[in-house]
Amino acid sequence: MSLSPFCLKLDAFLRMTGIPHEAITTPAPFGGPKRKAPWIEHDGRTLGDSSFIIADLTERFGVDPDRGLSPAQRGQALAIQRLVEENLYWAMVHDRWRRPENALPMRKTILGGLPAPLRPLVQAMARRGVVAQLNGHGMGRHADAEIAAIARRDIEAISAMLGDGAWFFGDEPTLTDAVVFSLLANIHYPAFASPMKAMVAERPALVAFLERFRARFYP
Ligand SMILES: N[C@@H](CCC(=O)N[C@@H](CS)C(=O)NCC(=O)O)C(=O)O
Repeated sequence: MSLSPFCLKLDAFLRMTGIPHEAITTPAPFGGPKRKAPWIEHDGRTLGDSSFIIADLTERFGVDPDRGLSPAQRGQALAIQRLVEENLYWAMVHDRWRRPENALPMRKTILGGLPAPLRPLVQAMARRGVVAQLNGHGMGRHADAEIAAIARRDIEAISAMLGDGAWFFGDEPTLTDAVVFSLLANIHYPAFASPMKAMVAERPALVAFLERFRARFYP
């Protein structure tokens, strides 16, 4: 499973819809048109941004995991996606890059594709860039405890919306399930220290959701 939530979301979408693909891991995200991961190559085109890619593939392949949603549900789905990708994601980024106890695990995993002697240098440079992004977003300007409080509210909201249901919108998974899975799985499973781990772990329905998604799409 990818340690990038956006790559994992796209991969989950591809698995959900059965679109044949080959997933390639690169040590740096700068090869794509947006200079962020993921990007795809398809039919001689290179496309960046998980949401643009998904919209394009949905149309081209005539597959839409959200086809059964009402307009109101589509609105809720977008609101959940924005919460996850534009807010909670940054709390995860903060924990991974700014907590000193994650420096070594990051070197071994996310930077693990690089030659070992280069890792500390690349990590220091990447960290500077990530801190600038966090400050630009605004999340990085908060104290650890404030970021944890923001994350708690987001996780509580996600948990309340899922309730005891198997999936967010009924009996079959939709893109929202892939979006939520991609971030919460990245909090729950990898060995990075984060106060968010306990926030997920203490909600059995959320953990069951992650396991359900994993069993179905990542057996
Ligand atoms: N909106 C983009 C976000 C992609 C994104 O932020 N990717 C991260 C990896 S999870 C990245 O490439 N970060 C490197 C950077 O910003 O320099 C999408 O949905 O694809």
